[in-house]
Amino acid sequence: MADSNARKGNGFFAKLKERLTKSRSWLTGSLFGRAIDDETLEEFEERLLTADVGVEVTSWLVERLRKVKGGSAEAGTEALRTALLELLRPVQVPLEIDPSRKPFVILVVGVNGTGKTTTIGKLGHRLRAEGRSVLFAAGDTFRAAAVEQLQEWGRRTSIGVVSQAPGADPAAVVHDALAAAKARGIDVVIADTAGRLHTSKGLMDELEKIRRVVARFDPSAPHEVLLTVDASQGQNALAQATEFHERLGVTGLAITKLDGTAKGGVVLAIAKKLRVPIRFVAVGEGVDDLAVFDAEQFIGALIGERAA
Ligand SMILES: Nc1nc2c(ncn2[C@@H]2O[C@H](COP(=O)(O)OP(=O)(O)OP(=O)(O)O)[C@@H](O)[C@H]2O)c(=O)[nH]1
Ligand SMILES: [Mg+2]
Repeated sequence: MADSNARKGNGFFAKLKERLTKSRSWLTGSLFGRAIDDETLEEFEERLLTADVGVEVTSWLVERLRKVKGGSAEAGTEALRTALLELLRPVQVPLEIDPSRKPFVILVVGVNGTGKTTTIGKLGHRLRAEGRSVLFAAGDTFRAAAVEQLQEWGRRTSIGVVSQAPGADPAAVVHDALAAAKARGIDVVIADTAGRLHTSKGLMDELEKIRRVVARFDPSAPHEVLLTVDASQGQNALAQATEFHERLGVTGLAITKLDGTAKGGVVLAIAKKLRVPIRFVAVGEGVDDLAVFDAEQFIGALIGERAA
């Protein structure tokens, strides 16, 4: 995975930088043109708060910057970079597919519209490009269109899809997929799930049931519970992520829709609060618009310099 990130990563993060900063950084643009003073700190605080960074991370970052008050713009940028690295390095933990777990089971969860199915398509493509065999499980049986959407991704990526009729028991679909994968010697199963509102108790119960059925098949599975978080949903995304994590024990995050209007601030909030590895970031709907999260490059994109 590291190799393919190196291959695709630079172009991807250049694109991310362009999206996050447009012409200049929302975070630091025109701010550090002079020595760090009270006015700079205030403006910095305001920018963070309006970018979904949240109160906690904002005050932490402002305090870090206050320590270099009176210092140069470069000192400010460096203090900011250091603080952001402290926050994001620990969550830069790539997804490793353990080949001794066969099939390696990835359960993808998240609120509807956050990008589960799209991320599954892209991730399947990435894993296949690394030489692994992949099978998709159409565990979102809530809507007929959901199965069709996954099947379309299956066609685009030449990955098989195990599905049943709409309305079928999602846990049964996932179980079928695991059995098929085992029989065929498939390396990785990626299971799609429904994503109606996180406030619906029914959804969490259903996801827990899928989790139990997977664990009955293989006690070490699921090996990854990947939560998709839509960066454009701001602090609401943080609330969703927290609830999914509490109920399901999320082991990795894919932050989607970092293109569009999102400034990426919620990534900082989530890193601070959940401390769950950020596996991937996405900036579009295309098959290659998914990159392994790289803290330094992400920070470069935020600050608007040193990005590839
Ligand atoms: N711009 C942009 N659009 C994205 C990204 N990821 C997903 N989308 C789009 O967001 C919409 C929802 O994505 P889905 O993958 O269907 O989301 P989902 O979580 O499976 O949604 P449900 O099946 O309804 O629960 C689709 O139109 C995707 O093409 C991204 O990184 N950037
Ligand atoms: Mg879906």
